[in-house]
Amino acid sequence: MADPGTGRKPSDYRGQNKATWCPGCGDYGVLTALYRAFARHDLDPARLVIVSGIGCSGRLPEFVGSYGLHGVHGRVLPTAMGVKLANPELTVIAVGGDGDGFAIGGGHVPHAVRRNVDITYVVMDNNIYSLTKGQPSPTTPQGMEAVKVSPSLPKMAPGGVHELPLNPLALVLAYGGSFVARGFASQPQQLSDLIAQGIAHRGFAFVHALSPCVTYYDTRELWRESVAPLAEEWDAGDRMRALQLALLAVPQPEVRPAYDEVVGSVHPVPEEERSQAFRTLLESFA
Ligand SMILES: Cc1ncc(C[n+]2csc(CCOP(=O)(O)OP(=O)(O)O)c2C)c(N)n1
Ligand code: SF4
Ligand SMILES: [Mg+2]
Repeated sequence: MADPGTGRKPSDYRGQNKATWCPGCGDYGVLTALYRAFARHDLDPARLVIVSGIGCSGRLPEFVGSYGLHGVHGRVLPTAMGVKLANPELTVIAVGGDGDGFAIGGGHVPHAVRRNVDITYVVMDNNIYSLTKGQPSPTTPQGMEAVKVSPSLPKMAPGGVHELPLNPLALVLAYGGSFVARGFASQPQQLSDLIAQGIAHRGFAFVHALSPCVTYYDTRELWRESVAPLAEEWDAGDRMRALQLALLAVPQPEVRPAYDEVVGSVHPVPEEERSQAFRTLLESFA
């Protein structure tokens, strides 16, 4: 890791805009961790670019005194890779949420991993779509009903989430990720160590940051109780062991019922009605 040159401090990376997330939001911890990692590498803010998608997490570049690009929902990875390939002298950090990265942007993840462009991707995972007020995301636990936004609105997933949650760590490990780590926003020192290592890594570095949303799905206590450091003697080169651990973190039932067995046939359409709808559609092209 580079020795401090000009001796920049974490506070030197603050932007002009004050962060406006809800008090207690995990994203503050991720921002603090990033400031510390930048200072650790004494990065020149004029050669630092933060690229984000859309979401509460996507607002992060506004709060850093560097170059930033608050881009399109789900397109953080192609944009960040493009910035880096166009000017390899830049340090490029991609940030975004679990929805941004693993729903609309999910198709980009395997290709970013296998391409191994030298960027660091920090996913701020709160297990929910927060900016749009609490719909389930691909990492929302199964069964979760998602929040009731206000007394006058229904729950976002009144029947509960039927799908199994995605497992970001296992996915990136399985795709061949060359640097894969997980940290917790409430432990910004450890998270900043991981981000700093990701920046130092030559290639695509994936940092999964557990970052609770205190407003729509407060996982602070759950994660505080369940996060644990890796064993001292952990071998960072042992992909199979890492994959095993990642898979254990999102348990899968032995037998999985098919979707229709869980949900039931919600909208059975009688045969005659289906044929008629098809004929009407075809005739509209005549
Ligand atoms: C193309 C497009 N589709 C949908 C949206 C609406 N939208 C904005 S943010 C968001 C999800 C945000 O969730 P996440 O990525 O987890 O970020 P968070 O707010 O939780 O940090 C959605 C669906 C959009 N802005 N653009
Ligand atoms: S809604 Fe949730 S994710 Fe968004 S700023 Fe508030 S606490 Fe953070
Ligand atoms: Mg989210």
